[in-house]
Amino acid sequence: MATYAIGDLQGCYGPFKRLLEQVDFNPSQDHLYLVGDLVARGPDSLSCIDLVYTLQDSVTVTLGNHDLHLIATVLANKQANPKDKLAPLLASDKLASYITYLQSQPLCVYNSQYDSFISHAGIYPLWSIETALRHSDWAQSCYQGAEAADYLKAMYGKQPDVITDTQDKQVKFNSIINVFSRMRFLTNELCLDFENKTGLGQESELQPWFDHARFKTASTQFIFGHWAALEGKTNLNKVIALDTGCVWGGPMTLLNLSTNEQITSK
Ligand SMILES: [Mn+2]
Repeated sequence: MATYAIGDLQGCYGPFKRLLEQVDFNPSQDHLYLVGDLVARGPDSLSCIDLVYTLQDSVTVTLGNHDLHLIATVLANKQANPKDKLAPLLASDKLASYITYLQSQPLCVYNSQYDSFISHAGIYPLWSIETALRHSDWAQSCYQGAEAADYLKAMYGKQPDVITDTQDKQVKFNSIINVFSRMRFLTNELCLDFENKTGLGQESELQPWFDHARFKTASTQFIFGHWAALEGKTNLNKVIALDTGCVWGGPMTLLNLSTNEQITSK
């Protein structure tokens, strides 16, 4: 019995399938965390989501921005991005089942056996694990509930402040969605920056979210994807970046949580 996490699939079905074969993934015994962005720019989003759907009893997805955009495209009539190769998926007769499945997935999870927190973009430095899980549960009740289309339609505001203690449910929803699915750099005031997607070491007043002192002494391991420009490097032992840019010509990366070993797709 093994527990794995794989970085962003982004429609790269071949490498995903090969990684599962490389570790001899056994759905009746093993568990797989997917850190989000199953779909979008790569060649075969439909096959990716179809395989995940087939394996769903052995898989947990933490939704990424592209997964949420797909849900919004279908439920709230948002425009699909023309750069995303989603036409075959949007035409699938199983689309409604895929969307219902994605809506049933969280924004973050905590695995106590491996003391590991997993989400697509990361965790806001000021949120405890418990706070993060509570916010994820609340936001999921929004994108899974009767008002999902309304919440999703208005989730695109670039709201840099992270505000959760408000009566405005849309502002709270957007803050939580932004942290878990879009965050990269933060300002000195711990506001989100939506423009800079570069890697580390740039001359900038911005810091990556994991630059906060908390992560230098953390015992919990933080696993995330979303940020291909990091090329899998955070310079921190307990902060693990799994998006190694498969869709941009890099490998796809799998972490074995049981052994801490990382494997890249052949
Ligand atoms: Mn992403």
